[in-house]
Amino acid sequence: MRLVTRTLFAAAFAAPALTFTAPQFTGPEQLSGQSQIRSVDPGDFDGDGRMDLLAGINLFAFGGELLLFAGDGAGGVEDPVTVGTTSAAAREVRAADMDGDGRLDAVVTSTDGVHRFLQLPGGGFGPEGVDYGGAGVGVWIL
Ligand SMILES: [Ca+2]
Ligand SMILES: [Ca+2]
Repeated sequence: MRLVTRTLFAAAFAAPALTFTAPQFTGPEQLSGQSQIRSVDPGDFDGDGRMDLLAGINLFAFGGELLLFAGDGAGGVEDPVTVGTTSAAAREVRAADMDGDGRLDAVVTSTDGVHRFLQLPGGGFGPEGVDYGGAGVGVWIL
């Protein structure tokens, strides 16, 4: 009887078999020859339903730029368009709806602080906005 109880208990609470299938990737394929890119963050920044890439680049003594690579809908991107500038080299870029209007905005870290670019209703971004940091703040967003 005791053996039967153990067997039934073990069968009732046996852990399901776990299987893990590792994802498979192609490539790598170079999407752009743009140099000095410090980070990218994907999102649909122009509202066409296709994934785009937003990138921050380092222009050394000339500051930094925020570049938009419009997605082509097939995994590739168009040539970049400058959609913002920073007073110092752009390091990390993250997309988030900072003002709750439903459009992805950009938060960019640089050697002089953390900057916000709000996405405008017709597309594109407004000028460099709020500086969340201050001089000498070199923040990495993880
Ligand atoms: Ca898009
Ligand atoms: Ca927004």
